Amino acid sequence: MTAAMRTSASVISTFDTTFPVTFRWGVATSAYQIEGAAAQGGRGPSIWDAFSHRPGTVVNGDTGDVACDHYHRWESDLDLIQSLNVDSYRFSVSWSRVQPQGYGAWNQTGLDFYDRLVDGLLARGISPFMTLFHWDLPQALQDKQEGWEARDTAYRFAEYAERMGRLLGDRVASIATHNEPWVVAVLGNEQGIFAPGKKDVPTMLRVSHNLLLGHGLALQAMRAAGVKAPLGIVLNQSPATPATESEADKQLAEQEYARFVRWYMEPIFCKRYPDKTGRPLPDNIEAGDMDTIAQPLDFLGINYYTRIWASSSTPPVPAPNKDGVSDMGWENYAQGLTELLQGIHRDYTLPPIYITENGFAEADTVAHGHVNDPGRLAYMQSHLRALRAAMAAGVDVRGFFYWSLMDNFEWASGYAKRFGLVHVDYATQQRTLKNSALWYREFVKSQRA
Ligand code: IFM
Repeated sequence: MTAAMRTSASVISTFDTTFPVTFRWGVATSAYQIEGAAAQGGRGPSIWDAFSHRPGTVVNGDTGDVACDHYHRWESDLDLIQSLNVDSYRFSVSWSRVQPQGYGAWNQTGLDFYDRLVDGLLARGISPFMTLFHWDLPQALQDKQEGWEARDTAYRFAEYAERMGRLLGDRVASIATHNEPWVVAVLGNEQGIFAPGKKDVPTMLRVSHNLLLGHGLALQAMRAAGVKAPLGIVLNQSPATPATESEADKQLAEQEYARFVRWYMEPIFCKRYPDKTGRPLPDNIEAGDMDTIAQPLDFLGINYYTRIWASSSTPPVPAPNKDGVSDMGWENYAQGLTELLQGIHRDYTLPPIYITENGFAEADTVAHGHVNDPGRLAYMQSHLRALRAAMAAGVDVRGFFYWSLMDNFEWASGYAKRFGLVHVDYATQQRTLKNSALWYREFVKSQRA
């Protein structure tokens, strides 16, 4: 027995939280963050290719040109996933790999790639959970019509969804339209720190509406095409805690929660935008849009990392950070997952939930073939306990996906931040299971015993 195996074996014995035997256990990735082969196999450029190649946008000038080279290594990567004992894998499709311009001609080589990927997963007994849009909009749509600012992009997205649904809808375990539309709208179009790099509130509002419209149109198109897979969306969510008892902090927390969580939940589940956001409505809402957006969901994906800490003072009252922070500087606050899930369960009538992302960045290094990542292990265990508590309180959660399978291109942070269960040496593309992966592998197995 190696030292690493001993670590995982001893840790498992002290972690006694159990989940239903039908609970799905998985790992997650996204196309631009792992695939590489940016200009191969007929792939067209996406807004993240253009953005990351612009000087000053990404730490160290990193790009997704090569990333984890998953496009070429997908078979051994699927073996790696299988070795973790998980039963589910969440991946995303690069729209510009299957339709280089985002409209018009399809790229058969790209379609074949995902066709083989899905078959490869099924052959290994792993259920594919597919996401259609994880931020990598075809650059041609940005050039032609300013991307998501144009209503037409929502219709192009629905066409793409229908095509992927027809191709893979009878083999995948689920299809999510968007991953984290808040990020696209706010980080990409208000703060300008993600692609396409705009800084304008009315643009952000228009983009968020067109993303939601595209989601609704995509669900309609896939259902009209008879797609069998359960259909849903993935939203990043956090509860908001006022820093003090002051009215100002309480109001700020309410506003932050309305902008972050309710802005997406209310159109989808209540056919309206929320109040108390301190924002005007988007100026591009047309008659019937809210009905289109509020299509019934078969599942809801929730990505949870940390809470929102709302302090209105200058300088702000700092978050307590009593359980530490990740390498991203994000507070470890496991209880927030319970609070969040109980809150949305109370406020909306929800379909089954999957935790589609939850993970921890740590500055991992390989020493003698091992990666000791105690911070990640503690984060995972505390969040699984918090998840179990929400389930015990009545929230219907059906699965958990760790973010991420392996270290990858962490957007504006480039390769400097490592979220993986598996360490990637980008110079050699060598994959090394971290101690957290060894633990997760045993933990998942123990849940089925
Ligand atoms: O890496 C990202 C992922 O693409 C979307 N959710 C958050 C992760 C960590 O920042």
